[in-house]
Amino acid sequence: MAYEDLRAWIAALDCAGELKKIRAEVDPVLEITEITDRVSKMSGTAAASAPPGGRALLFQNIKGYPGSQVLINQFGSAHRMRMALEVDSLDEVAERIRAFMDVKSPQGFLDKVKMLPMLAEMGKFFPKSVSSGPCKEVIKRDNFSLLDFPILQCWPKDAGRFITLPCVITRDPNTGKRNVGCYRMQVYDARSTGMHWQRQKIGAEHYREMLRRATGRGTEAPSFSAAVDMMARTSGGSQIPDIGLPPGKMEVAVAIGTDPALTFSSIVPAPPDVEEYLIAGFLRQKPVELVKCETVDLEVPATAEIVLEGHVHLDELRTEGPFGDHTGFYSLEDLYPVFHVSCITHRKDPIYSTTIVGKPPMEDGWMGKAVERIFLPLMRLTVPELVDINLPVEGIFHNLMLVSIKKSYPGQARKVMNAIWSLGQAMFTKCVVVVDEDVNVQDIAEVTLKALNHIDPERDIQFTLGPVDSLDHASRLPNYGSKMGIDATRKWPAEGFTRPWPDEILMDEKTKAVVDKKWKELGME
Ligand SMILES: Cc1cc2nc3c(=O)[nH]c(=O)nc-3n(C[C@H](O)[C@H](O)[C@H](O)COP(=O)(O)O)c2cc1C
Ligand SMILES: [Mn+2]
Repeated sequence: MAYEDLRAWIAALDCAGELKKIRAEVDPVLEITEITDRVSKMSGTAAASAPPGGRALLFQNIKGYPGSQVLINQFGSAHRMRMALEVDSLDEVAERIRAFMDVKSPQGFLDKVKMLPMLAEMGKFFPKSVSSGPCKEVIKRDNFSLLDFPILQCWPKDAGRFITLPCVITRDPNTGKRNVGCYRMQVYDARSTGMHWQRQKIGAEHYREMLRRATGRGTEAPSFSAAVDMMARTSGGSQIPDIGLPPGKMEVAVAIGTDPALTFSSIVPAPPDVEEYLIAGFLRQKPVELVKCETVDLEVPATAEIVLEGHVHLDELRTEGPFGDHTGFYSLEDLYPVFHVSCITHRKDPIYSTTIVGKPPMEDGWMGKAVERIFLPLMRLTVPELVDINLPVEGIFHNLMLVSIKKSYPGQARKVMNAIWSLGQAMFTKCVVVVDEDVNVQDIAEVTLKALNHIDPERDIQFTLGPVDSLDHASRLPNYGSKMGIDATRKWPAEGFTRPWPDEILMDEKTKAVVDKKWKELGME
């Protein structure tokens, strides 16, 4: 049964012993981070009663915010991530996707009949409009303030408080399709925040499309990228150059504290044309119920704890950051659009749902691992030779991808690297290591042993240039830099390698069985 809302999810976590309620007073400035960071890094042994990643935390006594509650670390373990998606194994989700993609054209009546259940199931995924919902229990058109919510300052050098787990909803002005993306929001004052949609993300593309329309200059329209680029060239100061951003507004809604399938969907690197509301419906196998906003033409989840409605002004950019990021470093300040809140609606006694990012492993690492598992079958549509992938948490997802492939022709490892660099958000991958199918990429020790044994570095390392993650602080230019691919597959004569290839050392089965039998007698137990 799908979780109705954040509260049903909290109740389920509690019931499973996965929730710790904290009644001691805590400060939303830094203190909640320090507590959560320690809990995130607890291993099964460090806290015997708690699973790796500790438990989800519900802080019920927040300094300066009497009556408020903060939920954090809800996705922060493999087990809770599976609970959130209501599966015993993430491969189940991958399997459901595979089943959907496996549809062939029906050959006859019987085939058509067989397809009916699948078509009926699809009906369960589309979002449903409802006239009202709990997120409308309190409606504040004036007399509202973002400062009423226990929003965290995460790390000492952060520029301020940041909303870290919002579902930011925008509409594509051309297709009318909605996008839900998780982009952090720096709180500037009671009614405005930063809107940190990085330029390759869908919210940013909607913003640029609005700019194009407002100027009528098509693709030549100035964009915030152009403004940032110009600033980099001119001064490096905080003066925003006047490059003639057109006046105008873009409607934005933000839902905070939704059911876990929707929160997760907002971080999933979905193709631009697939609405995250539909993805959430697919994951929870029940439609997301949507209500209309009060002041903007957008729909939000009816059961959200808190909804912010407002506008991003097309001609305004403001310094955002620094912010302690999931790279383990602060992301530097940069120019981003500003979100002006015009109305807040919320449930009675709203629960504020948030997360922190920092040095891995942390909550977002488990979300990333779920994305890795779920996207593998989708990646295989374009890269059919993919056997498995691993994005180690220390590689913070965009820095390292380990890939095993079924190699069938010369140069295939390089083909796979290039495919990955052109596949949605996998384009950000700074280093791709490709190994043969007999290497288990989930075993980093095995990958290290075999990859480093197998390479002739000058021959097998390939560099390329392209877009890099906005958070990369080492690239030669912001958002643009190099990537590296390592072809660690066995080299073939057809690839110019004619030396003999040695066998891997493996004991024979007979001897192993003999020793198995003798093991006790040998006194090794
Ligand atoms: C906790 C967390 C915070 C994130 N913050 C940001 C952010 O500030 N800006 C951003 O562009 N992406 C951020 N992301 C990544 C996006 O949510 C992710 O790329 C998502 O696929 C974007 O959705 P979109 O493809 O619809 O734009 C964050 C992800 C997580 C898990
Ligand atoms: Mn999207």
